[in-house]
Amino acid sequence: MMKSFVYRLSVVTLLVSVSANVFANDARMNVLFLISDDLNTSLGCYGHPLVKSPNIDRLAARGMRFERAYCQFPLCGPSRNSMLTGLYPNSTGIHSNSQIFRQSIPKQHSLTQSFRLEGYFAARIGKLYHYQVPKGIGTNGHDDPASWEMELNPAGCDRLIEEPDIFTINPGNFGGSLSWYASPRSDAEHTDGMQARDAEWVLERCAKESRPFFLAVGFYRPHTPYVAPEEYFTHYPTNDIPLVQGVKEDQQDLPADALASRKPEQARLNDNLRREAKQAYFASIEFMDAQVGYVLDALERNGLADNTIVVFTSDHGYHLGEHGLWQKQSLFEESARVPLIIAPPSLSKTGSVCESLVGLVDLAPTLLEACGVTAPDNLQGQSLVPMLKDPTHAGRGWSLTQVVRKKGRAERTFGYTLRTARWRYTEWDGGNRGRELYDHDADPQELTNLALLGDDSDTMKELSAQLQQAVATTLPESGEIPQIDSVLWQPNLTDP
Ligand SMILES: [Ca+2]
Repeated sequence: MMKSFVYRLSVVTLLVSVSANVFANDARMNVLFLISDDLNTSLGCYGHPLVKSPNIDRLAARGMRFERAYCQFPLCGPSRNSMLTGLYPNSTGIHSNSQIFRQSIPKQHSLTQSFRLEGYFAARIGKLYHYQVPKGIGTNGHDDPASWEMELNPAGCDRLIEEPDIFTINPGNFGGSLSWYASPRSDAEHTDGMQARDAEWVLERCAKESRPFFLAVGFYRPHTPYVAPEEYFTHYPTNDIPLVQGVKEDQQDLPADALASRKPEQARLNDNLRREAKQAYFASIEFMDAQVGYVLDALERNGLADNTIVVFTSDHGYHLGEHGLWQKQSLFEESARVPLIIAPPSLSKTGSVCESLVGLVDLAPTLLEACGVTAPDNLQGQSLVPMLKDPTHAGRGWSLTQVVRKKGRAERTFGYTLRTARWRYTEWDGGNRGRELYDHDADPQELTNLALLGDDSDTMKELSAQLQQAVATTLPESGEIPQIDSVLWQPNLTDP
């Protein structure tokens, strides 16, 4: 009895001491977490010359845009497990798709589980953890039930009607391969359009409740197949779309692992198909942006914007021909970099840009601190609250991204890349399978591999030591990457 009383008292004290959240007057700030799938920084607010993204741009105009944000692993499953636990992939044990951290670290509290345990209503619409796209659309995918109180999984015309009409460069496959379709159907009939309308419905309900909420909406576009209403395609005439030049020369100084994400069917691409692929990718972004706008409008219309922190991001970047690569799973800038916008209800300076090095692993500690929710004590990222208060705050100073090369647990190797304000430094299998060094001050496209030239040897030594130190921080306290248990796992909400 006494013990229980003391426990309750300490919880109350804790709530009182941390509940004054950072950016809103109300005690419990809501979270609206919007994530797009396979979206690079092809957005107006990131300076893209063609793509129209007026809704994401207006979110950036009232929040903070992070110029140098990176994923921890440029593949859906590992990136999302890392982001939603606040642990690096070496601590979740998740280095491939179709797995969930309950198979490796079952008692870890996920980001939204921490919110739930303090009374938040947490809802998921669409893809937050890994899904096979498009076949998993309309299901729970490889989800974590303990992370949510409610899940909605609509399936639209892109999944139920149009799959036979989709063009693909790899017949029979349009989830992993470049594939696209200009749909004659309206926004509201597509999966992402249905999700935006479901989000509106959830927000209407939340506006009538006193409980704070964490609403996560995971849009599927611009992941392949690039299916969007045809009107969006007309905004990107193929004649206006430039292609990457000089690929052969660029590839001369690269280790084989740097280019190993290339898929065999991409040899079938010609310049016309490359332009069509980029047109469809851009059209899918603009369509997804319109759905983001639909949700932001619903947030405002329901009077929730003044007490809700909004996040917009993507699970990793995406290649559109740079270095001869398409899609993801490389360690170049285009694959590792993500858009990241955080818009608290109040900021001292709206529309500001933060150039500090940040990662998706930083989102969990950021949102937990911003909302005054108790964080698990083993989180590995840094809170971005100091940057939100002062965009010149330097923070950790680097971001680390990792990828697997040889498959199979026994012989697998890792590539790691460290991004600092000036450099990108990459080691494949500890350097045994090659190194890369790029000077972003002189070479933002990463065309000249200074490691191969033997240049900047002091810089190489310093960066190699810094990379080793960074990698050490990605491991759990045991120092060992957790093993994956292939048996079924149980949801865990209440047994810490
Ligand atoms: Ca993805």
